[in-house]
Amino acid sequence: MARSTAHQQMANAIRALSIDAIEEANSGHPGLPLGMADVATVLFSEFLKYDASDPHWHDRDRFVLSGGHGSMLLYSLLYLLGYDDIKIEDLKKFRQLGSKTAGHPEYGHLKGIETTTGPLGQGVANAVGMAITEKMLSARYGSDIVNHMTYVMAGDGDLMEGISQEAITLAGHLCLNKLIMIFDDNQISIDGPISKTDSTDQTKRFEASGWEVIEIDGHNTNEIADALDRSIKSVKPSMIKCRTIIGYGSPNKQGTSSVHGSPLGSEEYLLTRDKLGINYDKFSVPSEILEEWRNIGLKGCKQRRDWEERIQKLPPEIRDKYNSQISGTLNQNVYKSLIELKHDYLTTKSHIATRKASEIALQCINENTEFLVGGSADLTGSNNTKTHNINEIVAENFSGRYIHYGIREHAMGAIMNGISLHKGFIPYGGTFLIFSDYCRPAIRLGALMEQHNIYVLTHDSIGLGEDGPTHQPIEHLSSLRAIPNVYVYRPASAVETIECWELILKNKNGPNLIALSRQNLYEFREISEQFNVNNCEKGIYLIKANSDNPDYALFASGSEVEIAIDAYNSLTESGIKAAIYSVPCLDLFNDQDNNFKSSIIKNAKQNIVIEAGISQGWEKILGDDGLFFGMSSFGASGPYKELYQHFGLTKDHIIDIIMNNREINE
Ligand SMILES: Cc1ncc(C[n+]2csc(CCOP(=O)(O)OP(=O)(O)O)c2C)c(N)n1
Repeated sequence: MARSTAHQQMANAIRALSIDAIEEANSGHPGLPLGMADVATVLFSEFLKYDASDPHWHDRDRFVLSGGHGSMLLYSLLYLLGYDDIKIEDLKKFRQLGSKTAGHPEYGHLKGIETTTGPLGQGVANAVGMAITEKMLSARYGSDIVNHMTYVMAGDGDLMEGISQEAITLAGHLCLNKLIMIFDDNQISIDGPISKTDSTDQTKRFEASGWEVIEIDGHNTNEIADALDRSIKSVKPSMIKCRTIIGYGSPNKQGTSSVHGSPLGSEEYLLTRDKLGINYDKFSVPSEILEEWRNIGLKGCKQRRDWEERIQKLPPEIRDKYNSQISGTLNQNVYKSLIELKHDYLTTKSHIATRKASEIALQCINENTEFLVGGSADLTGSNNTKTHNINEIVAENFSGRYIHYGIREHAMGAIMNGISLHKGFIPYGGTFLIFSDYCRPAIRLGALMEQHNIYVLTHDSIGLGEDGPTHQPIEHLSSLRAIPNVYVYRPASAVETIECWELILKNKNGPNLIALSRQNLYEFREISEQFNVNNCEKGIYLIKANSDNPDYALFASGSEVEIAIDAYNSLTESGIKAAIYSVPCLDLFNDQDNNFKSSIIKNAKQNIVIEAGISQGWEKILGDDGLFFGMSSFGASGPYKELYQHFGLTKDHIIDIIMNNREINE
């Protein structure tokens, strides 16, 4: 069965370290590392292109462990291969607070972790994003510079999750032949045999989606190597269905769900080591085996150096462009042109939807940089995401930079994560704000990994009108703001939209979401303003005030700003002291220092917030006696102006309530 004794020893070193760490932590998942050690050994020792001494080499093959619960497989490999940021001490601290070897692999903890995995299925779509990016970069710089494979190891759980279907079908459609999925077909998940829950013929499923499928015994090294060899040459994405035994080597637990996610236990741990012939101490791989692994880790060194030479030989302007593209550095023209555009819109006093203004901003951005890749989940014409200066990518040609994701919001989010993790493009993708629910897990992971992704979320309130409550976001602004590292922008006019886009391009430490109106909005910004100052920078700014000590401060975002302005004007006409603030990004406001925040929050006797969503998140501004005008129920189907009336989001209603309260308090 074994290719060679050496292979067995190398694979067993992975197994040994994995169960050592899991026993030490008394927590973790031994099933996957024990079962997949053979495949991983062949892949990493004979096929994967990487250099452990330079883990970020950009043309390395990408390896995604989608079943993040099997993290010890990856940690053992990285240690054995000699990645310099992982030591044996790190394996001893597996799953401990502050350790690099977290329960599931976390991007940024160790150099060899390509993406954070754990929520099943995400890694599959991340890998699709990486494979797309490789093709797009290769189409631009040639295969001498960009030419690598993307491997994703996935289990039954990954393939059962819906996101995998979205990702697999898109990968097949785009013919991502440099994407290889290694399916750990062990027929076991937590609740027991897969036969309890699924009877899909995975081979037919993948073939129907345009993949090549190769079925092998995942413990037979020759079959593994042959399959990898064939997959690399395939003209389609490949799925290698590896029949494996979960928990391979554990005499009493292998092949059962009991080995999936619990330590073996002291007795079974010893029996397993014994059965596998591991006769060395815990955490001490014999030097000859370690040396063999370390040599493998450096095998790619020459390839990497050759690649660096090829980079050096590029014409300087191409080399510079490549480096800027990989680091995501946008040229200053992008920002200059946005300021000019803003100037135009200050002078024209437009009356357009912010989704239209966003298209205009994107048009300008895409004209001045080639580093963004756009897309939409089948709502291109509504999200206004495809500007006329960019072309779509298709299976035969990846020189474009627009992705028709199809109706696949979840995969779109995770593919965008894969694109930004790969580096080379800043992805933006569109859908309706309501359908952010369909990609929320990917948004959250992008936030955890601090990835520069942009979500263009149009139809941002009951203002979308007739499509009704199924399409009207209510709790979405608040719930998205609640995710750490996520910035939700909701501009109120064309000029604010342009300003928000500038901030979005500069805020590289997490997903940026821009919520945009379907309905037209008036431009309220004045030409007298210094047009090179970005008023949205702190997330909030004063539009106007008739007093330094107002009785009322009105705060609004997006389409409700014009209602708030009308209310402010009414108060002013009645001789009541008032101020009005626009809040294009509550998250940015929350980031400001306390002095700044207090100076705004505590300025008026009473604060009034107007936003066509729920009140959650506005508590600091509202304080104990603030007034909130928004939504506390689902919306309804009808013309949008009638809906605003119906839900009390009108100047008249707001003024009535303020005046009634005023009378009571006087
Ligand atoms: C989205 C999501 N749902 C549930 C889980 C919890 N979970 C972790 S592993 C697992 C079973 C996975 O089975 P499989 O992929 O066959 O892994 P194996 O048993 O082979 O290790 C589940 C349900 C998760 N991590 N992510």
